[in-house]
Amino acid sequence: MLKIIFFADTHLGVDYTINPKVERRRRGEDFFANFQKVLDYANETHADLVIHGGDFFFRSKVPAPIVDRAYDILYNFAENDIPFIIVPGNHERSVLPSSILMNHKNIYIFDEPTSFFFNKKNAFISIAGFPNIRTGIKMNFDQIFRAATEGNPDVDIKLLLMHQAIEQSQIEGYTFRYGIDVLPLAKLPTDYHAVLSGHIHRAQIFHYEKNEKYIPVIYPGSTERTSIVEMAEEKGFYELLFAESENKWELKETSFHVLPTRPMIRLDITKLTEDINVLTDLLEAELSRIDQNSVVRMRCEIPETRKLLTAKLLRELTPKTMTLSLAPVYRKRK
Ligand SMILES: [Mn+2]
Repeated sequence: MLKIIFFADTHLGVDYTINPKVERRRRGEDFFANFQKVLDYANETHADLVIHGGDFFFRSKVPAPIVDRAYDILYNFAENDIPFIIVPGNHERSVLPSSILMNHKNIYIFDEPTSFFFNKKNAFISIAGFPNIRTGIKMNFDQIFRAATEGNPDVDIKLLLMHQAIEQSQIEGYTFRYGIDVLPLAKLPTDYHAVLSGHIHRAQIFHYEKNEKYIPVIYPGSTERTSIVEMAEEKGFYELLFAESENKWELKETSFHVLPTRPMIRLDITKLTEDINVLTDLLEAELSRIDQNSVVRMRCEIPETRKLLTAKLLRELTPKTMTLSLAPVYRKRK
């Protein structure tokens, strides 16, 4: 069996403060912890390849200590001789911050449309990929795919890696179908074992049909929740197992591994009050009822009440184990 670990959208650097002035529980460590967990799993179970689908960092300009910490973890992993392949996402502005560490022989970055080749367990594998295309993937895909694969030799296992919204991918309450930034299924190539992509934060697999074959499109989703719309989603990564039978390699098994995440909760404060004591009692009661490790998104649209919800009050009332943020006031369009 040949094993590939596929994950994406680690968004390292979210809620990570280098010199905190205020003592409160942040989420930065959660993101690093899950990144490390995926690599540990790959290492402990002797994966043949590890693939990252992009949005490695949370934005394109990343403070140096975050870059250093992330690359340090990656460098240590790369020392184990398991190739780490990554395609830059939109949060990288399609380029990863440069670092000497990224010159490691086991780290492969798609900084342009190209293919990388690997020989593992007697299988010859090609991974074609290209950095995120911000606008117009629909019109540009054919040319980019040709540039990435032109002249490629025959291989046993063919994978395509990208960081795009593909037709039929879903997020909470929405399915991507049309538009110049959605890649139509009809454009995807024939004769591939799988299409792997980052970008969509919900883990999912769907298939497209080419030449009477059903080819999976695999999104591992993000390794942590980055937004309240992901509150009900499990987070994790995929393990892909390939096996050879009658001289042909096939994707035999795809399993999703759930990563630990703290509960994410939306708390709506709808009571109208101008009395700080009333509000304090209410918040204490609400916060005592929920999981003490929660990541809480508080909303309050009542102007009188909202005025009392100062950063200081919220800091005093939030249990040390929770992470709480106040959603901005929703403004109706005129
Ligand atoms: Mn992302």
